Amino acid sequence: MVRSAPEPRELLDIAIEVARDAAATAYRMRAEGVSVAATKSTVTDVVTAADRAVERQVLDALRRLRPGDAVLGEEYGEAGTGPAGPDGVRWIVDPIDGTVNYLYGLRHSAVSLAAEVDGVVVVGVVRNISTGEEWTATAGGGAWRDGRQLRCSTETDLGQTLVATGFGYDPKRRAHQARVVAELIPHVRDIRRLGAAAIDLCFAAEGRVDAYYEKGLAAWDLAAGGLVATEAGLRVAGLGGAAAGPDMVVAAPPALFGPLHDRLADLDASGGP
Ligand code: LIP
Repeated sequence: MVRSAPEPRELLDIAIEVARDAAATAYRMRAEGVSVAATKSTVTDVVTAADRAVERQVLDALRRLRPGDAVLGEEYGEAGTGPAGPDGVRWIVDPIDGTVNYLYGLRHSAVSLAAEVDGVVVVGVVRNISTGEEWTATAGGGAWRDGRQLRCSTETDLGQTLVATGFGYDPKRRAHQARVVAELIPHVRDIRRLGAAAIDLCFAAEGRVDAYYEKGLAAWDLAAGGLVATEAGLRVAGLGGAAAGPDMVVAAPPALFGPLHDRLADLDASGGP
């Protein structure tokens, strides 16, 4: 029996519905007061009750709307769904990207939801929990925010480039990342540390920053925002010809990718702890 993958539009409609409901729950729980439920890789890598409740809600919704699909989430991993569903679909969810921002009440955290078909991300939705800004993309269908098609920055001069980046939860890694920033900052316009990779990638997609890079992203930090960035014209990759992944994600307009890549490679940005 020849199985047919669902249309990206069908998956996008589901992703938007599920992400909006999830963001509404996260918003309500923030208003009711939120605290640290546990810590993960280090004492600063926190998880709140909202991270867990929102991911549970997303899992239940996807089970109801797309029974049989696989789901990979930050808090519950593969949640017993296995690698991919009968028609090759796997959802990748970060219930609250920018959890520390969420904890402190900073308006830069998002629900990030992507759908893969046969290992390729074909749909992405990133919804800011506080502002309601919503970025969407389908593979080959462009990147959009609130009905407007997005195009990335046209900057070509690294010295005029506003670069967003981030730091991990491990103090040794942060020290290495800070050294890289200290060496890079004289060669760019400025640095922004906003605290949520999914939104950082979407900001780069619409030129609110010119470029973004970070070491240490997990699939759920990258999947949806990475597609939005790619569909807006950014090159999204690692260093030395590698794909974007935990070692490094660089997202930059084609003209800037080379100069930024080479600086980061010289600074061993994907190295260290
Ligand atoms: C966060 C990323 C951010 C990174 C943080 C953290 P979380 O994800 O979005 O870019 O700098 O260290 O990994 O933990 O909020 O889902």
